[in-house]
Amino acid sequence: MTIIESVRARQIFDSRGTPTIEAEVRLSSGAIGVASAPSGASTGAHEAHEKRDGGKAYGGKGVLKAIEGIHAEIAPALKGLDARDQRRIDAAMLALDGTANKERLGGNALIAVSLATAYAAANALGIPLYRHLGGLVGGSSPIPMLNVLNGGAHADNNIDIQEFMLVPVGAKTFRDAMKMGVEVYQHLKALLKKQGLSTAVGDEGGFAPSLERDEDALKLLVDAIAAAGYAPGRDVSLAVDAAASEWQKDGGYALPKRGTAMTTGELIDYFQALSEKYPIVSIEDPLGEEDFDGFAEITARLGRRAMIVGDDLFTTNPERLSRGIAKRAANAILVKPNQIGTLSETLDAINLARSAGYRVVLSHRSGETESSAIADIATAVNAEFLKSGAPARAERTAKYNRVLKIEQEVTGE
Ligand code: 2PG
Ligand code: MG
Repeated sequence: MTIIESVRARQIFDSRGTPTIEAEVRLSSGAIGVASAPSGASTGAHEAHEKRDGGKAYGGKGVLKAIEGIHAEIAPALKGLDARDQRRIDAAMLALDGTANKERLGGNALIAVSLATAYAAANALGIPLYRHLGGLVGGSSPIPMLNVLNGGAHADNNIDIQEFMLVPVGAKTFRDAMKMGVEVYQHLKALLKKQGLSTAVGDEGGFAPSLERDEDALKLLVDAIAAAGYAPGRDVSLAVDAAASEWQKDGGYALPKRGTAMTTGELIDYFQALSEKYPIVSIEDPLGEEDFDGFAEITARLGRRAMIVGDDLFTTNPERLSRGIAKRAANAILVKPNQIGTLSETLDAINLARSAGYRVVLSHRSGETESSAIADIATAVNAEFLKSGAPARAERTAKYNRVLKIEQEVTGE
């Protein structure tokens, strides 16, 4: 029934028009699983290697060589294995690759096949992916983190902080949270128009106006929350992703778009000042990806008031997360399955985070496909949060819409 008969892959396109991999796993029962690999722009140095063709076609970004690896090596190795045994499948691919960062076959090839296998097994068993992964334990909806203002490497404007997000903390259900988020998003658009600011959107569907200072973005969000009839901080709070690995320069930091130089201490002071003035409940990558000590310091100083989330710092890698836990660096992890390359390792990182009391934020990439796998994973592991961009653009709403469906299935309402 669940024995793997074939693994095929093809080149498709992500939301930035960049080639990526879609894998298809077919089982003896005839059940099929399909999944694809997303791709980041502000990638962490320790992420699994993304295998690209190089050369002239697609500016070197084709993935035909990675697909060749799937057909020539991965498919024969997985043929005959049971798709329900996800750990065995993933271990077989890791052994086949044989490198520390999935350099030979590509993390993009591995994650597509790994997720497609999970989908195939779930389909053969006649259950949704979140049930296959979460059994009876999973099923609670995450709180969405909606990125409605974009800066940094995700937008051609003059804002240094990469993401400004709405976190509808006062909502009782995912459906209510989305209502709040969508209403505030529309009010934000109206506010921007009124002020003569651009309503063009960045990579993740958030607006990307040019503003005087990063802080003006926070002010705009608070105004939009109030304009939508919600209480900032009680109904809807804020989160930021500084993506500060992009700010590292000469052993310190320099805000790339403004050119302001800052030390680790000054950056922490900066975030402290912002979080005292605005209802910020989560700060992601406030410091560079190697700055474990700085992360420990900011967690000690602000960790009771806000989540300190490690994205580039941990890269969904259990080893790097262990290092962080030992140093008390951050108190939450951003989980992106393609950063580590297999579903099993993703679940290992989540379990490790849980055992240390770290919160879990499932996350998309800035280059996405229409796959909604992260919505099922978030629900399966009862992740506290799901970050999938703005409530706009189909590759972003695919994930939120999927949680809406799961919530209805689980609660029957
Ligand atoms: C991030 C992500 C997703 P990217 O930094 O958290 O928002 O961006 O996929 O470009 O790494
Ligand atoms: Mg990030």
